[in-house]
Amino acid sequence: MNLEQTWRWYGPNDTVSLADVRQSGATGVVTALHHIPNGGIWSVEEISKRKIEIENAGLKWSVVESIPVHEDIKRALPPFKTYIENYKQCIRNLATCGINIVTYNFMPVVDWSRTELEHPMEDGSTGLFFEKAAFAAFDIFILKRPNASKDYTEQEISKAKKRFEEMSESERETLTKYVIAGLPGGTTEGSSNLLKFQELLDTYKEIDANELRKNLIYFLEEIVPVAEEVGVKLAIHPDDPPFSLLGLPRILSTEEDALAVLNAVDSPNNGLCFCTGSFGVRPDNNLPQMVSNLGHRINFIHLRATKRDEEGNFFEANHLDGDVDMYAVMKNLLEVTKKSGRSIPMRPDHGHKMLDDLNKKTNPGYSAIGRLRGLAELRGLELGILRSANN
Ligand code: DNO
Repeated sequence: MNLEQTWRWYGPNDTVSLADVRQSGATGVVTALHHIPNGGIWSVEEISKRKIEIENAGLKWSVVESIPVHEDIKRALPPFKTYIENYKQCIRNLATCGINIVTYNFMPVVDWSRTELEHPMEDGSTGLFFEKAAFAAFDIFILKRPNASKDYTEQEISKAKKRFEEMSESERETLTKYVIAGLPGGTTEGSSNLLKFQELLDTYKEIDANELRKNLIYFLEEIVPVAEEVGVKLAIHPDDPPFSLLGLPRILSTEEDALAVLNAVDSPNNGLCFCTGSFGVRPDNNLPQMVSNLGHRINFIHLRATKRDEEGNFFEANHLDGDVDMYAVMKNLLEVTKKSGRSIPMRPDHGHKMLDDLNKKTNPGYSAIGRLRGLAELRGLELGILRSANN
C-alpha cells in the first residue's frame, strides 16, 4: 500500500501556491492556521474557510502541522488547564471538519534550530546547516547564558570563541534572529531581544527532562481521550536537533524517548511523526529499526536526510543522500502500511534552494523545487520497492 503524498503549505502567504502544490504530484496538504496565536481556539468557521480553499485547488487538507502547544502547558503553569481545554476544542473542531491528523511538538522555547539557512552546497544549491561552534558562540558569547560553558568541553569553548571573534556584527545579529525569533512554521515562542529570551529560558530552570516528560504525559492523558472520541490521530514531532540546546530539557530524541511517551498513554491516537531528518542526526538512532519498532504508532512521516560530522555539525543533504538509509526506511515503512492496512501520509521535508528558487524569497527549507526533487525521488523509490515486492 502506498504512502499518502503530501506537501507542507504555509497558507495564503506562502510563495508556493496551492496551484503549484497541485503540480508537485502530492494529493494532500499539510498546513496550520498560523494566524491564530498559540493557545487559542481554532473555530470551525476558520478551519472550514481554509479547508474550502484547499479543496478548491483540487487538494485535500490531510494533516495539521502544527497546533502549537502553549509554553504554560509545557511548564504546567496556570492557566495551563485553560490552554489544554482550548487544545481539546481545536481537536474537536478539526474532527467536525473531517481533518483527523494533528502534529505537534513538546520542545521548550525553541522548535527547530539552525545556524545558517543558505549554506552553499557543492552543486551550487544551498541548504540548511547547524554548526555547533556557531551555536555555542551564540550561547556563550552573545546570549551569555549563565553557566552556559558548563554544557561544552574546553575544546568546544575555544572553537566557539574563535568563531565568535570571526563573525561580523551583522552575522551575529542574523544568528541571534534565527535562534531567538525561530524559523518560519516553527512553534518557537519568539522573543524580540536577548533579555526577554533569557527570561523565557529561566522559566525552565526548575524543569528537568523528567519533569517535562511528566507534563507531556499529563497533557496526553487529557487530550488523547478526546482524540479517541472524535477519531483524531496525534503525531508528536521529535526534537530537532535531537539533543538539548541552551540548557533546556528535550525528551523526544531517541527510540527509548518515543516509547516512553507512546507507552505512557497507550492508544493508537497517541502517535508519532516519524521525522528521519531529526532522528537521523544521532548516529545511535537506527532509523530502519525504529520504523519497524514504532511503526504501529507512526501517524505521519517527514522524509529528509541529514549529513553529520564528528563535531556535531550537520547539513541537510538531498533526500536520498546523507546519513539516512532511505531505501531501508522506505522499505520498512511500506511493510508497516502493508501489515496495518493503513496508508500513512508522508511529506518531503526541507529541500535545497536550487535553480530558479535561488533568486526568490522562500521559506527556509520550504522552497518549491528542492522539495519537488525530493518528492520525485521518494515516489520513485517507493514505486520501485512496491513493484519489486509484488514480483
Ligand atoms: C520544521 C518542522 C517543525 C515541525 C514542528 C512540529 O521544519 O518540521 O517546525 O513542524 O516541530 O510541531
